[in-house]
Amino acid sequence: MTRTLLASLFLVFTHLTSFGQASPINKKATQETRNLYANLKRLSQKGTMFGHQDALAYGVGWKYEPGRSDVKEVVGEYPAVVGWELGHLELDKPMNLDSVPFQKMREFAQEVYAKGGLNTFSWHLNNPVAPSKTSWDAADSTIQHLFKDKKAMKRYQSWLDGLAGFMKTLKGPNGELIPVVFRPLHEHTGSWFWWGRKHCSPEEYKQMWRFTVDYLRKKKANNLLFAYSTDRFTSREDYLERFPGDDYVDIVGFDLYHRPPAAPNQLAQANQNFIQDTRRMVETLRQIGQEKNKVWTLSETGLETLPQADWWTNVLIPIIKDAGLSYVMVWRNARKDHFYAPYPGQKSADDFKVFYQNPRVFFINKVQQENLYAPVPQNKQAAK
Ligand code: BMA
Repeated sequence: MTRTLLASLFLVFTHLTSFGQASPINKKATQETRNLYANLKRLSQKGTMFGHQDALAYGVGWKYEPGRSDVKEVVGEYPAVVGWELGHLELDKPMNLDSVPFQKMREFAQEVYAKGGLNTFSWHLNNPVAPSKTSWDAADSTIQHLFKDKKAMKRYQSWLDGLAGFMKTLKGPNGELIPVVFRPLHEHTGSWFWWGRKHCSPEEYKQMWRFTVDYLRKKKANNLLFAYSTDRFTSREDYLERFPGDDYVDIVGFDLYHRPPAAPNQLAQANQNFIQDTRRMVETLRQIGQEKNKVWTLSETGLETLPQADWWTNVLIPIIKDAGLSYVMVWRNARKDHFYAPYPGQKSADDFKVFYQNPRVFFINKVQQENLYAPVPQNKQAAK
């Protein structure tokens, strides 16, 4: 037998057996976290989960009313994925930068877990070198300074201690840690955050990422899956320019928003461009995800205030259809002029109901049946 034949047989073998089953990068990840990762892989072959930032906390016109969610009020159930934001945890504030109390966030995350859904966390942290500066204060060379400045580094470590501490308070009914996705240092192909492209070199970004992951692993935050998500990118090389390595990333993704032009006569063309561009990125991401045997996601998207009634079926569906995305998440419903999911009576609500009926789009009930946190049944183990 030739070596290539042997090599292909080996590949087929690893695909067909649990040997090839995807595992999280953290070898000490809890059993539930390992189960979650394998199930995300498995489920992404069947369809894509729908997610909404801060879904249970508030919506357009209401705040902290138990059992509510704008998405639920339109289609009858919660989204499958709920996003949470940790900005200001590092400042020891009781609320995040969008005024969500961390105590409530913890309870909501527990509720999502209890219903079988998935929680994901982002972190718009302040600048550890100049802590009164926000994520958005463009501060050049922050990462370079951080690694040279002992005091700043100590501060960053204490911030990570706080973050690991918070993650370890996420517990299920039997005291088990709730597995979650953590998506730090995001949208770094843009330059609006201090960790963005124009403010650090690729090596500095990678150093920052690896330091963060290693530190959290050392602190035994063994319930985290790490998601790497860029903003817009032009090619595979561009996407991977700052990629910290296969041993440092569980989930690959990107964020991209639909921002139509003001001129109405350019709308149709701009829509087509957005669909084509985003789909191209999804395809590149799929290739990268498949090659690396990772899970892939459209980690943030949306059209602010949803002025287009058919956005869900005529823009989002063509972007995500049969692309193997684990989930697609839209951003928060903060107020009448800043929301990304419909609420009852909103212009796109009917179209969202059609989107909801799509058999390959999952909300929380379907995901609950799929038992994300239980071992993958032997006969259903995911091939690559
Ligand atoms: C942005 C906006 C802000 C918010 C931030 C972090 O996109 O929604 O209002 O503070 O995300 O959640």
